[in-house]
This record gives sequence, structure tokens and C-alpha cells, in this order.
Amino acid sequence: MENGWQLVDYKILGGRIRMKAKILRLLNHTDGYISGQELCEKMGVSRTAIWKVMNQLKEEGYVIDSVSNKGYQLVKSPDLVTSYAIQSHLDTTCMGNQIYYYKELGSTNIKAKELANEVDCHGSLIITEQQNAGRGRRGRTWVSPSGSGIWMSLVLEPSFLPAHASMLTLVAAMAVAKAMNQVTNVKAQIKWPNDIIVNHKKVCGILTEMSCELDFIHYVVIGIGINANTEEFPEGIRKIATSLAMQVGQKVQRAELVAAVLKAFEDYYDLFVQTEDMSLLREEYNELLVHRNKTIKIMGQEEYQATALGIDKLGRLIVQCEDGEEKSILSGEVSVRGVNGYSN
Ligand code: BT5
Repeated sequence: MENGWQLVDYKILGGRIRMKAKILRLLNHTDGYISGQELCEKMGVSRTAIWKVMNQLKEEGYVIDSVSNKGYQLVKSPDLVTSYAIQSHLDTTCMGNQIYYYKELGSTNIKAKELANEVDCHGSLIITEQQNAGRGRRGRTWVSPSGSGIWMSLVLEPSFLPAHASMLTLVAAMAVAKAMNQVTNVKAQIKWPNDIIVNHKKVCGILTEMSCELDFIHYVVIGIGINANTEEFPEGIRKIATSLAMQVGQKVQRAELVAAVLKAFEDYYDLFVQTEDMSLLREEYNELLVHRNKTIKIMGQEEYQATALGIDKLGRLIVQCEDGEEKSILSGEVSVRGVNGYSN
């Protein structure tokens, strides 16, 4: 298992993973102690080099037990979202192939766009501890305090036509819901099109932006904001917002969740590009839909109530009106609410 894993590790990360990430990864994947000798052999470096990295990790808050004749054991990891913390959990071939970590940014979407304007960066991830100008859709604000959330943007450079790109928000929503359900055991659901809901409250929002010509996509940036360990929200959003920690009653390891989101996104994205629509994902998306078969309020140019049936293969929400007529609605045209509040 371990040899197999080591091979996968080097192959997947194309040799780019840094030593710290590799060592952390080995520690993460070892039950009990791993000997200094084994680490040296696997890493192809000296004992002193290993010892230096262990000291660096300890300084950053990793609790590592070192016992002579036994080796090293990772006892506890701090809740970091540095590139190597994420890479130490990552199991993808493309998504997260480059990870850019910042202590502070205006907005990861803006940084991602700057990067994508300069270099080819399909699969790159921009992540920060804190956003000072976090953005929601249509100029709204995204509250992004320091150290507690996951504020990140994934860059894609797809070869399909721009008309298909809005569905990537739905693909990302599925990935976030799946990763949350895997890592924390909460029941995360999707409020069409771009919110993730736990217990009727918003735990994540997604903002997809694109640079394109009429028939050509330069890049797409998928911005994902997850309230992971947030303990308190400002008055204005307290009623609608929640965090995973509030729901689960304990802190979430953000790096593990980020890696799980990237893995789930990669798997769903592979299916998406096969048909360039939601054909292969629709059924699973609809199972995650918080309003499925429930009455919702649709607010746009007119306001009406209808039953949400699920999405079609183009990601439009199909609703059945009170007179029995079925309509398909596009995101951007309307906003959707539960009849009893934000999502219920
Ligand atoms: C969204 O917009 O939900 C998209 C949010 C995307 C945030 C990510 S973080 C990384 C990347 N970089 C960015 O700058 N943005 C992306 P929308 O559906 O328009 O919802 C915005 C509304 O959600 C606000 O008007 C508030 O009512 C509410 N809100 C703001 N901050 C929130 C938070 N932390 N948790 C829950 N709700 C929040």
C-alpha cells in the first residue's frame, strides 16, 4: 500500500510537490510512527534534511512526536490552508496542480483573473486566509473574515463554447456538497443555482466569472466561499448564514476539505466535458436539491409560487406552476426563495 501510494504521489503531483508537502503527506498517510530511515529512502534526502523540515513543521504548529528508534508521528495538524497543507491531502491529476496561497487578498477571483490573463493556468487554485473585498454576484459583498473560512478560486481554460460555462457553477456546487458530506457528515444541499445549504442556512456561495469572445473561452474563474470554522456572523447575515463548525459542533480541517472539493470537482468536471452539459450529472444534482418537489417563491420581473422539479440538462430549473404548466428558468433571470424563508 505504502509503496503503491508513494508512486501515485510522485506521478500525480508531477514532481512539483515540495519536500514539506511530501513529508506531510507521508505523515498523514502513516498510522503510527514512520522511521527517519524510511523517510530518507522515500524522499531521497539526508536525515538532516528531514530533521530540518520536521522542525519547520513544528514551528508552524504541527505537533509531531519524535522518538529515537521509532521515528516520527503526526499527532495534530494546525488548521492551515497553505499550498503544502492542501497538497498533503490532494489526490487529483489536474485540479490544484498549482496552488497560490496568500495571507490576505482583496478577492481571490480578482487575483485569479490577473493570473489567467498572464499565463496558462488550467487547474490552478488561488486561496487566501482573508479577503478584504470578497464579492458575491452582481456586486454584492461576501463576508470573508480571517483564518476561519475557505476563500478560493479555481481557474479553468475549457475548450467548449461560452454558452456552456454557466453550468460550471452547478458542477462546483455538487463538488462542494459532496466534499462537505464526505469530510464532515453534515447534510449539505444545493439551493439552485449557487448556494450550499446546511440546515436551511447558507454555508457556501459560488461566483463564476468568465473572460471570452463570442465563440471562445479565454478562462473561467470559479470562486468558492465556504464558512468552515466561522464562529460569528455580522448582524446583516446572521439569520441566513451558518458555518460547518456551527453545524457539526467541532472545527473542520480546512485543507482536507479543500482537497476533497478539488477531487470531487475533477471527477464531476470529467463527466461534464463529455457532454458539455449536465446530462450525466443531472440526476445526482437533483438529489442534492434542497427545494426538490417543494413550493418555492420565484422572484424576477413577476413574482409567483411554483413547485421545483429539478434541473434539465442545460442546468435550468424546471418548475411546475399552480395551473400545472411547466416552466424552465435560467439563473440570472430570477432569484429563488423558500416560502417560509431563505431556503425552507
Ligand atoms: C455568492 O453570491 O454567494 C457568491 C459568493 C462567492 C464568494 C467567493 S469567496 C472566493 C471568491 N472570491 C470572491 O471575491 N468571491 C468568491 P450571492 O449569491 O450574490 O450572495 C451574496 C449574499 O450572501 C450577500 O448579499 C449576503 O446576503 C450573503 N453573504 C455574504 N457573505 C456571506 C457569508 N460569508 N456566508 C453566508 N452568506 C453570506
